[in-house]
Amino acid sequence: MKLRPIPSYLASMMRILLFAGLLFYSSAAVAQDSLWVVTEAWFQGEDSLMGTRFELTPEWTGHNAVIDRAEDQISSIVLINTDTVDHVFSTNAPETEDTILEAGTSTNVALPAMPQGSFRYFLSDERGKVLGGSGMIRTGWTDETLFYWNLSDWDPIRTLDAAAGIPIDFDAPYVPRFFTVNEESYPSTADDPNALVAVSLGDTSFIAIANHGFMDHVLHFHGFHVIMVSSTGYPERVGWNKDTVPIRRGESLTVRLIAYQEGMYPVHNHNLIAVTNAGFYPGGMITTIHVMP
Ligand SMILES: [Cu+2]
Repeated sequence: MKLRPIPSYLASMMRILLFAGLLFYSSAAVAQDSLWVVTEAWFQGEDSLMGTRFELTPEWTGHNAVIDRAEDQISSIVLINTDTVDHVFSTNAPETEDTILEAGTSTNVALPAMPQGSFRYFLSDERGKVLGGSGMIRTGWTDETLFYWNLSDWDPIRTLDAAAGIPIDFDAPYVPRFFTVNEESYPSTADDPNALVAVSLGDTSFIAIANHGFMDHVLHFHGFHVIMVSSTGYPERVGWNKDTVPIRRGESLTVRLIAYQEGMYPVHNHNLIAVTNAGFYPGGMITTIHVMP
C-alpha cells in the first residue's frame, strides 16, 4: 500500500493545533498567576472568627492557596487586595522584600528565587497576620508526591479585635481556642487530601509544613521517622531522621516519608492544648498517614 503525503494545509493545521496545545499546557503548568486577598467571617464550632485568606478566585473558601514555582528562579504574582485596608506582603525566603498591597487594587509582586523547599508568604501587617492571610510557596517540586500542612492557632477574640481595628497586645497571655492544619481542625483534616497522607506501600512522598501561627508547634509521627529535607529556620537540621518534628513560629520545612509499612497512623501535635477544639479533645492538629497495600 502506498502512503500518500499529508497535504500541506493539513500539516500546517496540525502545527497550529500542536502550538495551541503547547500554549495551553504551559499556561496550565504556570499555575497561581493571581491571588485574591479576601476577608470574611468564619466559624469553628460555636465560635465566630474573622479571617483573611489568599484565595485562587474572589470567592471565599477559607483556605490559603499554595504557590508552586520552579527552583532558583525569580517570578511574580498578581495580588488583588479586595479589603478596605492596605496590607503588607512578605515571605520568609532569603532576599525577600516587603510590598504594600493597597486596598481595592491589584499589585504585581516580585517573588525571589528560592532553592527547592517550602516557604511561607504572608501578610505582615498586624490585621493581616492576626486574621491569617498566610500560605505556602513550594519550589522545585515537579514529579514528587507532595502533601502540605499549613499549621496555625487561633484566638477568636483577637481576630475580631484585629478586624475592628483594635490594636492587639502581643504581650498579653495567649490561649488560642483552635488549632488547624490547612485552616481545618480535626476531624475535618481527614477530608483534606493535602492533609491526609494517603499513599501506597513503598511510596516515597514529601510533606511541606509551615507554622503560620503565634506559637511553636511540635508534630509527632506514629509509625514512621521522617527525614528533614529543607528548613528555613534550621538548615543544619537537614538530614535529621526523627519521629518528632518541631516547627518554630514562622518556620517552614519539608520532610520525606518512606511508606515502609501498611496501616493508619496518626500525626498529632505533641502539645495537649493543640489537639483540642475549644478545649475539647480530640481536635485541632491531628491528621493521618494512610498506607495502602
Ligand atoms: Cu504521638
